[in-house]
Amino acid sequence: MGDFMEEIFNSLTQLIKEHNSILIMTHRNPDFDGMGSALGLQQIINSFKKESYICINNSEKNNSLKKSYNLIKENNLYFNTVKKTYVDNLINDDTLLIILDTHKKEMTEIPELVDKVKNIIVIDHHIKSKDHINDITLSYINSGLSSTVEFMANYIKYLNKQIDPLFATIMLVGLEIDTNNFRLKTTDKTYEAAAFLSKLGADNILKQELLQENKEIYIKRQKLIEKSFMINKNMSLCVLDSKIYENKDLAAIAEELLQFENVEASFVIGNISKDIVGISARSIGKINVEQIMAKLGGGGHYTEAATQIKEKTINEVQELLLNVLKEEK
Ligand SMILES: [Mn+2]
Repeated sequence: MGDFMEEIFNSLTQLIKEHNSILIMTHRNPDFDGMGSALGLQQIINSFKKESYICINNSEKNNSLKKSYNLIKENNLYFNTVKKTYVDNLINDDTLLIILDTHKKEMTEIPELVDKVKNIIVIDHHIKSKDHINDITLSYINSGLSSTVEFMANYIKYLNKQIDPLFATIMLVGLEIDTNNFRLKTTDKTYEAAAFLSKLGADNILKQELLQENKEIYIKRQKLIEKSFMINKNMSLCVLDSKIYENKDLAAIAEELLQFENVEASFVIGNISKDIVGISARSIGKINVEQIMAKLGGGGHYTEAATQIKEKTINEVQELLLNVLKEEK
């Protein structure tokens, strides 16, 4: 490990030890990477004999995460959360807010917290965008990381700490989801982090159970994937029907398209609200989809990006995308 990482880890430890009120927050609609790294971090903070709270806004919609929370309870383990309605009571001048897996205020679970708390740490693996949070005490944003879990696993390893195998399992699920099962953004360091989580006792069978999904949702997605087609030698496009979909549905299809022969980049276009059409883009790493989405007002990461376009039809957005792709050539 480089001296630079040591410095980051040491500063993080020092800041945690210096503050008496610690809040942890990830992005809205938390996923296994955001929550996995939050749970991992809370375990570390516990080991320093400090109290911390993971900020929660809405009740959990992600079934696999719900299942994980229940498993934590069933195993007589514990994680400390605070709801939006109560969090103000925990804020004082000394409060430390640690934001994980996003660096944009508007993306966070409770954006107002960013203005209310003086001491903020940001740890993220998305490409740094212009609208990042300012006035940060410590920031580590590295798009070379596969996931925020990768950072947290390395931090636990650096501190020579143990966490319960269940937390290690949840973290490993996050790492696998963010890399689409080691297909994307995966480096030697990613495998090392996964190996470390396995060593901590991450359970392979439980991990697969948590990654399992509802069969109906799977079949619905396959039906949509059937309609995808190649738009040139190495890109696949899937244009959804007129129904309204969630961003994550678009993303899941785009990710799945990458597993097909010759597909180096994939694009999925669909309605995400009454007047917004979304594009979700994925790449296996040769084509920079962030650059393509930026030309359509969006952003993201080299291998995963998205945009939202207002007051245009799906067909019009398809035209826009095809024009941008023509220019790219
Ligand atoms: Mn992530």
